Amino acid sequence: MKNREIADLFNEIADILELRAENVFRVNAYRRGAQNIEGLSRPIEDSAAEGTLLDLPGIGKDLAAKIGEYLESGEIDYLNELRKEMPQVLLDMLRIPGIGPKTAVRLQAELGINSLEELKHAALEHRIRELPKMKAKTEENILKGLEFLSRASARTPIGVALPLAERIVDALAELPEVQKISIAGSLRRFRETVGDIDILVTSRSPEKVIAHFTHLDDVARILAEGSTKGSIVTKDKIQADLRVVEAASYGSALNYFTGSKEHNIRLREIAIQNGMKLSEYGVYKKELRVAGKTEEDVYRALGLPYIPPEIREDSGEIEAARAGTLPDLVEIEDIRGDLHCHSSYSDGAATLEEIAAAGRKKGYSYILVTDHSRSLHIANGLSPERLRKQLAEIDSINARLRGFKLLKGSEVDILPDGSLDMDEALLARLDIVYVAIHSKFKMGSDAMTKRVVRAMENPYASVLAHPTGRLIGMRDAFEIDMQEVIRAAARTGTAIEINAHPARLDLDAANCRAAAAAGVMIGIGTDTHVLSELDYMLYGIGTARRGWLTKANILNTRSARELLSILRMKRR
Ligand code: DGT
Ligand code: CA
Ligand code: CA
Repeated sequence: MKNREIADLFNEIADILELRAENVFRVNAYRRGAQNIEGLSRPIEDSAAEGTLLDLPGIGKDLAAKIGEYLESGEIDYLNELRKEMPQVLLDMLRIPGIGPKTAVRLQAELGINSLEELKHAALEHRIRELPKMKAKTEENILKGLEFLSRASARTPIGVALPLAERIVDALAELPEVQKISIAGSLRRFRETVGDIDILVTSRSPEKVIAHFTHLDDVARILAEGSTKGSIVTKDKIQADLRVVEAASYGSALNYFTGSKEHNIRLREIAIQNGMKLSEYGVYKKELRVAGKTEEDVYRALGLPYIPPEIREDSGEIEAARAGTLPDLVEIEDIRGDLHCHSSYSDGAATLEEIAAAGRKKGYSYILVTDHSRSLHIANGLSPERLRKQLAEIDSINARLRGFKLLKGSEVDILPDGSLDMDEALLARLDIVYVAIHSKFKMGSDAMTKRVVRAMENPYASVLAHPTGRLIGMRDAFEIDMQEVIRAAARTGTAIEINAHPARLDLDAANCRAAAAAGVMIGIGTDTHVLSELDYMLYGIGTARRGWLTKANILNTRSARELLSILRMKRR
């Protein structure tokens, strides 16, 4: 499937057009095309073969022709021409958070910078602040951004690693030699970024399985190929390790290779205290293996209940297991609806009808429609008139449906002074009001915290969306005092979102735990812009589980009626 490749190329075209200061509509056409292609659930090759490219959201004649050209020749001529005229350093600079096209072009032209290395030196030698209209702050931001890039590239976001790992697992699972197979490591623990992908298999023919693994389509380089372990680097530069064990050790090996290392160390201590030995091969009393086949057996032999992978971080789970107070973690089956979804009224691809159909198909009882408010022009925010029109359309759709409804919401901008970008009369007509920061990210922790707290004090603000604004591997969280925000949420009866988009996962797991401890309700929403993104719920659940959350902590494990009655308490 070539969706990701084509999306990357369209994004590159948009980058270059932006560097050349070309028409923003053209730039956005490529960006939107890229976003929509990446969200497709089926290979774009299929649409091309059927001749239905033009039916895809955001794909016009021009983009369709380029997709066809790429599928036929493996290249896009237009992009080749653009690349010829564009120095590589400008493209590199655009990847630095906080550097826009204008600054990149100036740095290259006025300081003759030809690589990121030279850029770093220029910033360290304070040559940038000498230029007209550049400040010391710009230099600091550039250094921070460079540091961020080098940190970010070392680990892979879960949203990239998990689909890749599942593809590898599916390919291996087809082999008759493979008995059991599981993802292990930090990916099984659902960490938001992973150092590498770990996979565990049981088989009587390890060599065959390993040879198959090292020759998968995705493989760019083989790092190791032995009789129990294979190790490769994929074309996306992600490392994957495969280990093959015998069935009698599967549980203990899965436990060992899932980690975390800190959790494993605690388990080994417990084994020793009980006169046993724990290794990846099993739990042993003297020479006798007393457990190893399943993880449940291993924990039982140590006198513990099963501990779910997401909380194996030695952050209290061992103590809770011993005391019998492990949380009963929320599961994806507990979820009854999605709380964050954009329609084609703002910057989403699907119509309200299509959203309702997709929600029913997923077995949900409701989806909350949360299009942007009027001030967010780049996302086609809704004017009051258009919102009223949308609410009427939702009523007429709901009138025709049984057992499912669209809930009326909005993702209302929190303006710089903390007021909301919508009048009270209109807020009062919504079922649920999301509030969110989309502008002026750099006001400093005190001002940002006050701004967000003031927004939560508004009686109509039901849920605070993606509270830190981070984009994993791309943009750090803005400065904000999350402890204060959580206290204010508890005091005002405002819920907080786990934005399940894998690039956000915001709240993160640590803040989830703090919020739940303070009695704050959590809503999980996928921030869907293309319908296939409704499946991002799984990342939200993983984050909630890492944050020790139970069904009771989560808003959208409730029926629509219960949900609204919880959130409406605040308005009274
Ligand atoms: P990552 O890949 O950096 O995101 O994190 P992990 O946890 O996947 O670490 P990785 O891939 O190095 O190793 C996988 C698991 O193997 C790890 O979670 C625990 C186990 N492991 C690896 N090295 C050691 C070790 O030296 N001691 C113990 N007890 N366990 C280890
Ligand atoms: Ca790993
Ligand atoms: Ca590894």
